[in-house]
Amino acid sequence: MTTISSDYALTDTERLAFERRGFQKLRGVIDPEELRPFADEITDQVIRLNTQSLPLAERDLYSRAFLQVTNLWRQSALVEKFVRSTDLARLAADLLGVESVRLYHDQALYKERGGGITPWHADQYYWPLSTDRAVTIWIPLQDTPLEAGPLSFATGSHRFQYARDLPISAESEQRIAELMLEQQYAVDAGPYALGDVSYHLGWTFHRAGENTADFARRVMTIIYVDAGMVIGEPRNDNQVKDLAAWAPGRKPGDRLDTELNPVLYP
Ligand SMILES: O=C(O)CCC(=O)C(=O)O
Repeated sequence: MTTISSDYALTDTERLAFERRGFQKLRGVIDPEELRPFADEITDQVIRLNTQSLPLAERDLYSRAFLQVTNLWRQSALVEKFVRSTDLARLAADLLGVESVRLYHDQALYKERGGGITPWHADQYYWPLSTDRAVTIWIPLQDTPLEAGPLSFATGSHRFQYARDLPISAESEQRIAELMLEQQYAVDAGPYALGDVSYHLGWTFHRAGENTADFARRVMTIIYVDAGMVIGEPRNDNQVKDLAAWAPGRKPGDRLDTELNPVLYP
């Protein structure tokens, strides 16, 4: 088994739109047939490694949003092949406008049937990085109609400097929703077909709705950073934890280049 390959080539319009909007949905990047065996393996690993056993009704807001399993590439040779896809990393580098990207970490985010909202947030609140050249690819592993809770984005919100100190919470959901409305950031919400992906910057505000569909919304994500990324001073306890988890042994001012952060492109 090889990895995911894609000859998707970005247009200048898409590159510019990404810089202006802070995210880009790309249609038909992955061949659904190629994706299937990886999707099955990712699901098997999520079932094997999941530690959440409480029923949805007994969980807090964050835990109702999804089952979250991280750095699956360290658990399965097949998932490692998937995460190391040069073509998916090439698109990340191209959108970021950098020559080379490395892995920050991966995570599977499975919104169960009846799963709750993913509150408004910006990922970079959690990341001790010295620049904004960090991007997540969101890869649905099935068709994802609106009722299954696809990811939606506040267009241009990566330039909005406020509310960046809010972890995923009821407060972030309410406060960021109010701010996006007040500041007139248009929300881009739409379905994804199998094979579509999106890339969003670390500072782009995003959320997902509940899953009212009759199936689990299975999603794999890979987070890429500029290969030259230097670790920033942690700004909160979550960043301290992130640093220890994704770049163990490193400190602010060091390059983010542990064995957990291989160069993925070129
Ligand atoms: O899949 C979700 O519901 C949330 C995803 C997300 O926040 C992310 O990939 O940054």
